[in-house]
Amino acid sequence: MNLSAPEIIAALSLFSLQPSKVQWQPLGNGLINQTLLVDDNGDKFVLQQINQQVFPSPNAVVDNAMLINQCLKDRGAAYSLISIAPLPSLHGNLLEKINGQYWRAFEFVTGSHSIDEINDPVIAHAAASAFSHFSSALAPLNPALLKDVIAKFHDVTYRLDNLSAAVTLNKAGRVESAQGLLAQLNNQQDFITLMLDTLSILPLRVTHNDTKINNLLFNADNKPLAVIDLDTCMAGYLLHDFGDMVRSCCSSLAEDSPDIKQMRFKPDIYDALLQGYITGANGEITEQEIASLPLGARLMPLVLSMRFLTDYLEGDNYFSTQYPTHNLVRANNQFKLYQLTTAMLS
Ligand code: GN1
Ligand code: MG
Repeated sequence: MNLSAPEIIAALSLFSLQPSKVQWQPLGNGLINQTLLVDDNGDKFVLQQINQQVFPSPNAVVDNAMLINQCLKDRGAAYSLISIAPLPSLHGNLLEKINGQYWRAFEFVTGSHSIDEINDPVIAHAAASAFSHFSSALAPLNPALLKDVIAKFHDVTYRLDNLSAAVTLNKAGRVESAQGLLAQLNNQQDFITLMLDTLSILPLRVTHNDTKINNLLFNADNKPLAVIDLDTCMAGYLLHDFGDMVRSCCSSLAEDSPDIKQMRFKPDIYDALLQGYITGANGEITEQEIASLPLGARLMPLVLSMRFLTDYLEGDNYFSTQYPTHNLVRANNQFKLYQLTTAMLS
């Protein structure tokens, strides 16, 4: 966390909170935005500084979230999860700029927690069902109304081109240390072709695009309560959401574990996720989309491997890191997961 006390205090004041009365602590394991849990005499809020390098148009992020929340609200009882409202500032704004940085606040869901690992197929089924309930509830919202907050976010060709550009520039002088992985990433053309052919026949929908398991809140009985982190909601394909969920649930290791020889793919969790995802869609999923889901499970770790390696080669400007080879470790980890997923599902 790189936030200083004075900037937190300035932001709290704008959201009507008196710094002398509140306490705050970092919240969650996000790699992009800086998020705080604020405790105002027992009333809890979430305060967040948006990473403008990743989201150059914070207004577009907030506008998309408003459209999503309105649509979910309009669904009434047909949407069974909690939709988390943003909190207006003292001036009635959902976004405030302080010293060049953008801030916003959200309600905190009392009694909720997030999880980083799933080993129980019952919880996996419920989690997948919640994520697909979220996108199917958004079916009435025209995806074209959402702004493309991050263009080509999961476009594998674009990610590979970015990686090649980073190799050419070799800005951080790290290319030599990544040669083995680079060769493997550049050797996935057959899969990429299959992927592009598949996407060409699938419908665009409103998707979440960051369905890591820790972007779901659970209650004390581990029943899903709310889908959170709507920053990357935009037009996309269901296979992306299914794939990112599998990526974050089916590896026996965390995405930044260096111990990749030990990595195992969890087939029972995968089966539960697949069944839960189809059930939760309640008919808002075509046969072609169902058939494409396993490809999404292969795509997402491959794309993440490319993105982590690109950031490593560019000098760690995008994902937050704790040590110099952190992004390289993540890239190797995700490539191993791509290989295991491919062996299991193709
Ligand atoms: C980032 O910050 P967080 O954890 O919500 C990233 C995702 C990656 C994820 C990997 C906007 O998400 O795409 O899958 O890290 N978000 C963005 O842990 O790039
Ligand atoms: Mg996120």
